[in-house]
Amino acid sequence: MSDKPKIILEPDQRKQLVNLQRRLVLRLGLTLGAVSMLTGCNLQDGDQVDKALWAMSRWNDRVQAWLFSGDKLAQTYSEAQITRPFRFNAFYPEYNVPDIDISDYRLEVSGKVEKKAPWTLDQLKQLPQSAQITRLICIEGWSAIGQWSGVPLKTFLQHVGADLTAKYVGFKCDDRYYSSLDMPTALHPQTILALDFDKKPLPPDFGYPLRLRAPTKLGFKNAKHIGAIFVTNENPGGYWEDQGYNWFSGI
Ligand SMILES: Nc1nc2c(c(=O)[nH]1)N[C@H]1C(S)=C(S)[C@@H](COP(=O)(O)O)O[C@H]1N2
Ligand SMILES: [Mo]
Repeated sequence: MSDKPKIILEPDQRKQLVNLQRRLVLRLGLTLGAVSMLTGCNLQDGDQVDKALWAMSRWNDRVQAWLFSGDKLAQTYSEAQITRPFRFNAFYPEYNVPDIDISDYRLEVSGKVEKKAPWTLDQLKQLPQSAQITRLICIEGWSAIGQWSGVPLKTFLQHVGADLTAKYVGFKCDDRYYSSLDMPTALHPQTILALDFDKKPLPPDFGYPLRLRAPTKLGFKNAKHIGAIFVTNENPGGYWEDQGYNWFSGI
């Protein structure tokens, strides 16, 4: 006999529940029965399920933030292990990748920072650079090993006089995508504003002219085509995060 409750869910609630449950089961060994007991909800009523799921996801963010160690490094790989060809993903098909004109490109900076002047790509190239060969893991169930280099986000935040005690760093992208990081992840040594992919300037598919590369986070937190960065105490959410993907999404 199964102790699992019968549930009637909308398709996207089911998707959220599957994602959330996968993470809870993986990390904490919880079953669906335990989720229903913890939330004290019978999981029959769609609105209740929705509320319970978001509450569990916010709680999961906090637990993950506690578990996250600012020093623990994501695994790195050798050049021979790089996945070729690398895999493209976005919320639109490849033929809709934005065509960004670099001559008028400026990275905007706002929020809790002292220096709000926009940055050209050349100015970013003048800052210290860091390279990595790491694995990008997509929530859809694939991963690929790639090489990126660029400015550590911590270095950039220090240069603009960011309030490093603020809670979040937000990213706005030139394809209307957006995402955000907790400050400890923003300051992590492997979190970089990547300018190069495979030792060449980022190709359009992979985030030209600037992308986030944070190997301690799932792929969807790795914003491509970044046009603006801001520091805030208000959680800025994200394109997928606001549709139910767990916000913290640490690896
Ligand atoms: N601007 C932007 N960034 C984005 C996305 C997007 O649609 N737009 N998709 C995300 C997702 S879901 C993944 S898995 C990775 C894919 O990066 P890749 O194309 O380099 O493999 O980019 C992330 N960053
Ligand atoms: Mo993804």
